[in-house]
Amino acid sequence: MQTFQFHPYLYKTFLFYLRSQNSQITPSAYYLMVRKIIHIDMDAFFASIEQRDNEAFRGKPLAVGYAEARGVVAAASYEARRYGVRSAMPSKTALKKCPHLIFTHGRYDVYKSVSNEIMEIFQEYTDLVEPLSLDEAFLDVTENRFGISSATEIAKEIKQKIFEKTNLTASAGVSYNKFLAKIASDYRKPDGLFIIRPKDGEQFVETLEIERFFGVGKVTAEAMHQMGIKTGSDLKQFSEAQLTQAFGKAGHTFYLNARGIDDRLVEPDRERKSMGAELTFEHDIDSLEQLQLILHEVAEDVIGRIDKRDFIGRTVTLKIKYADFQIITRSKTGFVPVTTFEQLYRIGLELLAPIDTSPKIRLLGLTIKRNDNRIHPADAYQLKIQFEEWKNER
Ligand code: DCP
Ligand code: MG
Repeated sequence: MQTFQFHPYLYKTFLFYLRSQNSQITPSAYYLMVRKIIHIDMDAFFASIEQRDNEAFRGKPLAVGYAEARGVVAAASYEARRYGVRSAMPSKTALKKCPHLIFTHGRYDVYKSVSNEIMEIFQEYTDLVEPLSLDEAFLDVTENRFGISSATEIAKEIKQKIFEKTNLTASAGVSYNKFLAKIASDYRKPDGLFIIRPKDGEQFVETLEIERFFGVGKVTAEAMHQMGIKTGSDLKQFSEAQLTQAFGKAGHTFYLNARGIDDRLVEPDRERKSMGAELTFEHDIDSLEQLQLILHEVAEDVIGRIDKRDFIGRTVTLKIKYADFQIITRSKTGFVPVTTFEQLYRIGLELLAPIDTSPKIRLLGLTIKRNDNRIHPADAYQLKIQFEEWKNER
């Protein structure tokens, strides 16, 4: 198929132009501007690495995390998933579902280095690589370094290269936008490859459960069910005005996505402003002790993600989402960059200590933010405290 190849920025401008002209971007117009997007996601990432590196774990139900009563599962092998064990599940629940489940502690430095290996493979094809986490990324291969016209061919090559280099399998989704490429990569997991072609996109979305849509979490899904929306085809019955009234800005996205349209660009983040990780719990938690254990895991994850050579941040932010979805954040800025687990965990504990946990908490996140050299006035107070503490210590 002959396609027009727009530079992504030209293409975005063109979409803005269409919008400003109040023009409906029809699926057929979109078809003419088609891009080739691949989404790659490693299979049972942490767990597969542990099975690769330890023969005793192979073919067995395995969880990465702490088995202790208050621990949670970070990742589960496919064997463990057969018993219903999932990421973010309390270890206690996981052991009830699968009594012979093996637990092993996370090795985040290893996960980070495997992540670097796969990201390097992506970069062989294009600069337009947008990592979403350690184990997944979007690639825009419309134009690529090898001039390969088939995105499916590229996806196959990438899967092969990942396997040769890391001995691990990945699943790939190929489509004409991010929304569908991500759904496609999940469709034939593990070791999957699934393609959603432009001519099939709109119909594919009709059969999709609403929970699979981008931006639809538990709460939105519940609101949609109330409106009688269970699938993409139900969603399509609503006008853009109705959807924006019910869901605000997201309503516009839902309207387009229901028609197989997603105009988000693949955006490589050349200069990361922050690096973080968060965990939503299966059950809401009010025990400080349990939150501290989760903080431990999240801090390890964040440190695993930062590449110490090119990420220097001094501000640590703790994010807490309460059971009623109210979000609070607490930050602290120090004099020195936070680069070690010990630093991050200590600051995290300090930020967590005064938090009221009684309304029960459903999510905990930690972020390290890159700082300008100037110090924001809001941070000055924290700095002063740290300085005083430091003086006292001397
Ligand atoms: N992870 C985590 N806590 C979560 C979810 C994920 O620590 N709540 C970590 C462990 C996973 C890795 O991130 O191995 C990648 O997350 P994915 O959602 O891609 O899950 P997996 O790669 O484990 O499995 P899948 O094969 O479904 O992609
Ligand atoms: Mg994965």
